Amino acid sequence: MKQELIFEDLITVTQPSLPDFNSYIEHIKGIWDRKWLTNNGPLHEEFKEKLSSYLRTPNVELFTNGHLALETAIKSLNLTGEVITTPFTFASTIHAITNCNLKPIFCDVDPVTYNIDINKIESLITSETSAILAVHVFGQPCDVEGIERIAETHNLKVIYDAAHAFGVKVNGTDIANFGDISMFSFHATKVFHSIEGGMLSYQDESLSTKLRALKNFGMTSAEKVEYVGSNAKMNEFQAAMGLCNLEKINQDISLRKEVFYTYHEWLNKIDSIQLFNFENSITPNFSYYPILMDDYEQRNRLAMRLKEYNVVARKYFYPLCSQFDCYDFSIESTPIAADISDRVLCLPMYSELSVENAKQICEIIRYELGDEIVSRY
Ligand code: T4K
Repeated sequence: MKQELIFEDLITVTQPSLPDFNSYIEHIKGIWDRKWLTNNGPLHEEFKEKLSSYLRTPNVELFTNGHLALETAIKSLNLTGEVITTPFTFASTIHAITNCNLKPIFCDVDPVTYNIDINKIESLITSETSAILAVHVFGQPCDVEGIERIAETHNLKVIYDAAHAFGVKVNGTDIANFGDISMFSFHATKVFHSIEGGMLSYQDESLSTKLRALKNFGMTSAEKVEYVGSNAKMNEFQAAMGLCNLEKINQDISLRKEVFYTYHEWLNKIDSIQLFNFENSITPNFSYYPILMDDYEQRNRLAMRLKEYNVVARKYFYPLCSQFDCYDFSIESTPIAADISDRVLCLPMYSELSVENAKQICEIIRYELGDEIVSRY
C-alpha cells in the first residue's frame, strides 16, 4: 500500500448532487400555503412539463420511484407470457417482469456495449413472447434501430429500462423517444434525481389515462376503478427537488464528463483494464464509470485494495440477475453476460468528485496493478 494515497474521507461509488439549500426552500415554501402534498399537485405538474420540454419528448408520467414506474409500464401494455430481457442489470428490471406474472427470458449481451445483443434476440422468440425489455446499461444506448426492426417483424412491444440514461441522445434524438415506453429512475444515486422518483416516456398518447390510473389504485374517477393498480405517485417534495436539479443538470453532466475523461486518460494504457467507450453518434450522460478487469480474482482483489485506501468501487452488476437466490435460472445461455459480470468494477463517479481525486484513484489503481505511475500533467 502507498500510505500517501489513502483518502482521509471515504470516497463512495456515487453521491447525490444537491441543489442550493435556499433554492429548495424557495421551491417548497408554497406547499405550506396550499397544503397540497401529493396527488398531481402544482409542482408535480410543473416538473412534468419541464421534463417533457428538456427531453424533447411529448408524453411523460411521473412516479414515486423507477421500479414502480417500470411495473406500471409493463401492466399498461397488457403483456402476457414471456419477455426477452438481459441478465446484466439491476434487480429491479427482472423483479418488475416477475411481479407482473411474466417470465423473463435471458438474452446474452454484446461484449462492447454490455447491452442486449440484437443478433441473439430472434432465436429466443416463441409463440409466448410478448415484449422485449432492454436496458441502456450505464447510460449506453441499446441498438434501438435493431430492436425496433425485430419488434416490428414479430409484433412485439418494446420497453426500455432507461434508469441510467437520463438526457442521453442517439444521433441528436433523446433516448426517451424510442420504444413503446421508457423508464427513467430519479433515485438519489442517479445523474438526475428527485430524492426517489421515476418517469415513463411513451409514444402512444392514448396510454396516458391508463398510466395515471394505474399509479393511483386503478381509479379513473372517485367512484370508478377500472384497473388493478397500485400507489406509485410522486409527491410535491420530490417534484421540488427534481425542479431544482433540472436547473443544474447540464452543469452536473459536464462535471461528470471531466471526471470520466480524467479516468480515461489515466487508465487507458493499462493492459489489464478495458475501458467503456461511446460511439460518436451518442451524447452520453456519464452516469457510471465501469472498467473490465482481466478476470474475477483480479477484479475482486482491486475492489478490496481500493477499500483500504477509502475508495468504494462497486461490482455493478454482479451477480447476474439470473443467478439470484430467489430465482432458478441457468446462466449457461448468457456466457458473455456472465463473463462481464465477473470482471466489471464501477469506479466512483459523481459531479462533485474532483478531478484531483479521480487522478488519485487512478494512481492507486496503477500502483496496485504494478503499473508505472507517469504524471501526464
Ligand atoms: N433499473 C435499473 C437498471 C436500475 O439500476 C435501477 C436502480 C432501477 C431499475 C430501479 O430504479 P429506482 O426504483 O431505484 O428508482 C443503487 C440504487 O438504490 C438504485 O436506484 C440503482 N438502480 C442501483 C444501480 O444502485 P445500491 O444498493 O447500490 O444503493 P446504495 O444504497 O448502496 O447506494 C450506493 C452509494 O451511493 C452509497 O454507497 C453511497 C451513495 N449514496 C446513496 C444514497 C441512497 C449517497 O451518498 N446518498 C444517498 O442518499 O442501489
